[in-house]
Amino acid sequence: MNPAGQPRGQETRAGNPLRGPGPVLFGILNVTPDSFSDGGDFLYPDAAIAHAGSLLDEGAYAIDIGGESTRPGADAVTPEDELRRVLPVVRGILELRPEAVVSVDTYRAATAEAALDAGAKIVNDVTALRGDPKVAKLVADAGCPVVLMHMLGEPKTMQREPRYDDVVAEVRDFLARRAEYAISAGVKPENVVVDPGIGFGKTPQHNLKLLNDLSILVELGFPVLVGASRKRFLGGITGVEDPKDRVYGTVATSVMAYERGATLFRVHDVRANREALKVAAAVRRA
Ligand code: HH2
Repeated sequence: MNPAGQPRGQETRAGNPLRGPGPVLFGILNVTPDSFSDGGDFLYPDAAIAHAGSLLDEGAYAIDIGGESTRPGADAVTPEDELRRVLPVVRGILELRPEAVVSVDTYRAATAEAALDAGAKIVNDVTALRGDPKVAKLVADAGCPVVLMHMLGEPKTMQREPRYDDVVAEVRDFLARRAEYAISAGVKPENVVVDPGIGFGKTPQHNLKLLNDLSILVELGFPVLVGASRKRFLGGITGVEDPKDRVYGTVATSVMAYERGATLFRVHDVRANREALKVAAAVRRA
């Protein structure tokens, strides 16, 4: 139960925008000292809560809050530290903006449960329910949407020579299997979201191939979320070193992914992506 006394997740079932035509934006809020692009910027709850307000004002549908960096080579944090970072921010955002949709970026049941109890409505699990066996039942019981992301290996080692015979087919098959697992654990099919995991155990070429062939993942029948925002492969193409300056490259990925059927976009720069996607949607409607 959430503080309003409703079963958790119940509120999002009717007219769920996650299942609409999109585009829907998740604004990224990393409450970490070491995230690759905004590490340390929002470590203190006041700064994090204020930034969430800006992301919502710029048109984010949801705020995706993470307390552990998953950048290549990152160390895992303790469950206690993750919870200490995330929970006050979930609470603070919802105190200030009770209508906000909060997504919690965690693979740990304890963090997900505490966030859901505090009013979060979505669980974003970069391990696709492999990291902590308790998360599947938790999201099934909560009746909330869950993002299942593809990752080869784990953040510490995932960028050491990732190899695939056919990256698109392997990611598609993995996501199909994880969706099947989630549903067998009691997650409603309409609450499953899939994500190719751009940058998670992938070379730049793998990322580009996944983006170009995204429609193959869309064919699975679940909403597709894309998280390419500010990632390193964009810098490899454009020569832009500072992740914070990779907004134009990010916008290109959002529009291309939208064209191929993705509807959900996890981004740092909400305004730029929202405006570009609004134009793309208008063109599509014409
Ligand atoms: N990427 C990151 C973190 N969480 N979740 C989903 N579903 N998809 C993604 O592509 C994804 C994600 C990594 O980006 P970021 O949060 O900006 O950095 P860090 O992991 O260093 O905090």
